Amino acid sequence: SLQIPEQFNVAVELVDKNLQLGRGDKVAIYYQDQTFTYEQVFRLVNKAGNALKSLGVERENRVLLLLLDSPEFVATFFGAIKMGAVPIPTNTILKAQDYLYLLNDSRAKVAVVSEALVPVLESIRGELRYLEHLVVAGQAGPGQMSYDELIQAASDELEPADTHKDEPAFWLYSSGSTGFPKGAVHLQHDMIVSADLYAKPILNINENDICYSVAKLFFAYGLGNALYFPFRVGASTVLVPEAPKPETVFAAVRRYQPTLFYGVPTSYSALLQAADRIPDVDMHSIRLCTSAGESLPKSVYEAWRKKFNLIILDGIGSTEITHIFITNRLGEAKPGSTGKPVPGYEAKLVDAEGNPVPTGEIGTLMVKGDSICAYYWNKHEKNKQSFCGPWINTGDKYLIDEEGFFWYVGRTDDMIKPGGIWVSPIEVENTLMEHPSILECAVIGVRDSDNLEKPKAYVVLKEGFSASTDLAKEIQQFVKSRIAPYKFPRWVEFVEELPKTASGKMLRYRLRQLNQP
Ligand code: 3SK
Repeated sequence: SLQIPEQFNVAVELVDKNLQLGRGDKVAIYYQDQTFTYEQVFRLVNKAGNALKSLGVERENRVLLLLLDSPEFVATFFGAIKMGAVPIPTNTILKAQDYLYLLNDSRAKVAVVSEALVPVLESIRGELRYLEHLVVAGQAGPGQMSYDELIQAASDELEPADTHKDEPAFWLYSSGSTGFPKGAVHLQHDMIVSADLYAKPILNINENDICYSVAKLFFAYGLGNALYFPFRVGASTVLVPEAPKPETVFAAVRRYQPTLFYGVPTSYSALLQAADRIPDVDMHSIRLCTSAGESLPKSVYEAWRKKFNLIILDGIGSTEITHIFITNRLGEAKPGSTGKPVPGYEAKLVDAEGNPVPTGEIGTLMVKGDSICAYYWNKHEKNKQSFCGPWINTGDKYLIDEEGFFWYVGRTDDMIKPGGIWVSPIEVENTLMEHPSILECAVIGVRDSDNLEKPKAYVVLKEGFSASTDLAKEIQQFVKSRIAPYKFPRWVEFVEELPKTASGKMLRYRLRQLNQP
């Protein structure tokens, strides 16, 4: 395992150390028309830590970050960790009721919020039992504090808290398909383990890289991609606060010329769709792409390669495990599979009794590795189910082929069993994706008039195709001709869009809810 000293503050390791290594003048952040060097980021981090102290934040207190991707996010995240507090990057597109839960569950004393996101918090302000200060990055209103004023007044020197390597550093809330989100408590060493096991050896990230992540910083995938991976090696990151529409993404690539591009399957599909109508698409600076969040259909992998001559390394990570722990590698990618475990992590498939399943059979994925969060906050029963000694039960179903490649077959709850045989919605979806008319799709199990569960497909069509009964029949026939016929979707429903998380994960349970009697 990696040698991390007992006394360890990860903000010092990821920010201050770049100055000690002579990278003070190097660009750390590209943001709109500004650049921030590592020296400037170091000062902003110190100021943010001191600003939090001036508000009464103490070691171990939680600070909620509801911030768009920006230098304020970086400064507050590392500033809080440096002074011993615990930042909680939070999904910026939730609803007021979700924030009410997160703020009361975490008991954050301070929330640092981008101006555009303030109204949603103000609507629940009276119900926030523990929040003492609402700090606004942008124009602050009555009863709010100005981030800029606090930063201006704060010293740019800050003595780091003498934290232990196993002390909480940050939390990330993980949303399941049921129940309230779970606060995954991450320790000071987790980001280092993840960067050193995955980003350095698999991505070969180095200080010449410029990283651009379509997934935002509040998402565990984005946080590594665009923050602690580049900072671990003194590389640069591109931060874009806007939503990742194809126009915005292509413009950012053209402008900042990233070398590492991190996307999710939905964004790759959308970019491929839009590429021909957007002028001046220029992807030549990119040397490698990654995908996570959902399994990447082979058809998308191949279309991207054909269009841009770029490889996408598909992998799986989780909020609980900090980042990616199974992935494809350059030169050894098996399109459609998730690849093999990242060295330093172990992965096994077990049956309902916890026994290993034979090669080629479906089992539940268990993972072992040192970046797994310590526990879920206030979720004792869930902790007992999920954390089994050094292993975590991911809730994902996989099979391993003869060559040791892992193939995702769905979440435990997503599997379908028509006629008593398991069907993976992913296999049906990947087959559907080969049909020329289909942009995106999701497959769920729905009960027929005999109360038997059968696959149903929700389909978003590409531009230029229109929904019809004939097209639905053609699609069904297409699936039947390519995979075992019992797997074909008995119903095809055409929709405008599919329900997904902010990070692009398909919410199949929402589609199941639509079909409940
Ligand atoms: O969903 C994933 O595959 C993922 C990857 C990296 C970090 C976090 C997550 C959830």
